[in-house]
Amino acid sequence: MLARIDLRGSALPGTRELAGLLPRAATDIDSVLATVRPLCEDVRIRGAQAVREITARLDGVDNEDFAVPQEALDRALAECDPTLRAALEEAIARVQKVHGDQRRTDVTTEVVPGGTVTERWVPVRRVGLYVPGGLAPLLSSVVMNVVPAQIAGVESIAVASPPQRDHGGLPDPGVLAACALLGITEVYAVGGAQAVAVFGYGAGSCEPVDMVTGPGNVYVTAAKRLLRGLIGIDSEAGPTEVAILADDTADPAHVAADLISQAEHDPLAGAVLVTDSEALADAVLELVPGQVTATKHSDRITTALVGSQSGIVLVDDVDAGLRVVDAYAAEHLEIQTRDARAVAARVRNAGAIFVGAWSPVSLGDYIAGSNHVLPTGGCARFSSGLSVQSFLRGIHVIEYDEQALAGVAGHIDALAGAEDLPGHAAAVRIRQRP
Ligand code: HSO
Ligand code: ZN
Repeated sequence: MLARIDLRGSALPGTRELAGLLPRAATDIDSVLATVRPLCEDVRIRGAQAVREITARLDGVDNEDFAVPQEALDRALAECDPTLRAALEEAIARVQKVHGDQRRTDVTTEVVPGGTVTERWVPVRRVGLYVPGGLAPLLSSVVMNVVPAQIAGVESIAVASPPQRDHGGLPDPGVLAACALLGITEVYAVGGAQAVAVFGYGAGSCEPVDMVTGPGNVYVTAAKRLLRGLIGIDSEAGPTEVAILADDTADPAHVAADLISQAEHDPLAGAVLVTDSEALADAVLELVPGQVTATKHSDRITTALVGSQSGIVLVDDVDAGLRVVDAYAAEHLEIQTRDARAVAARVRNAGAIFVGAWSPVSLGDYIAGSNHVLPTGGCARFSSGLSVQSFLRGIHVIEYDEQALAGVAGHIDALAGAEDLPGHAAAVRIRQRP
């Protein structure tokens, strides 16, 4: 379990090459496109009837109508265990607190007297949020998707989550309770690629949306890729992953538990320890099997930890470790070293950084206040997790008066001339008084 990759003793290669040496799952979206494309087409052409048949075939549920009735949402909330309800309420409050600070204000820049550019932030009108069912009903993902959309001011929010056979064809009751707590009234019992197609094209009572967000399996991701352009998407989520940069001050039992916690999501999940301490690596390797055996989902955890996407990377020192974690660009990065805050401040690439001994990934998954929809597969090199900003568009509003335009007419002439686009220059010249 957890192969060792020893990068000690010689200089590390460049970032690209280094990334190639690190354990990471290769997800092949292209290979499922052939399955997902006809399915999406079917939903586009035949609408609700196609959704009903696909859901019966793939989820084993025959729902006459895939819209979840309000009464089911109310019941889920009324029957929600009070301890779970209290936890959800606290998570919602903390996520609202953090995301409330992400609100944007319009900014007007006076470029020259009489010439202004305003950046106006406008929410996406209607979004579809996907909440996976699969191996675990991620009710916390309801909070992580809905709260930023609400704070951004999205006026129309729909949620889709797979129907559960043992819940009368409705989505998981915890998912429904979370929706009800957040005031979401439009929920669909549809999962997988077909859910993205319903959002993209509209079907039954679901009107088409402008944007789809939320994590999902490879089929959901393939459908997002296919429909991108017709709708906006947050990102193409791959299997979840954690990297832990740790030195000899880290507690091996904590490190083992945190690697296992992400491996629990998916047999394809990645768990990577990067350390300059052989003693820590040995101790973690010794502790992992016992912790895995003691936990419920030991099968998929074992698959994830023996997989080529997981491992222990040995480095000469924390500086080398930083180069490794930057090349890896983890979805979740824990820093368990001395001076953890200072080390964390030097990280360039990560979806989210968890600093010190008391900030495990599970904290952020549920209730730190941060978002848990984060870039996977190295995409943290160029993108960020879900936020209020994800649901906003910055529209530039340009307003120059006659004099301000005249002041740059010569420059526009020069630029248009260089691009061989005289019509551009003429549109300015025609406005000029002789
Ligand atoms: N670690 C997952 C989020 C999650 N964990 C939901 C538990 N529930 C991806 O960030
Ligand atoms: Zn998690």
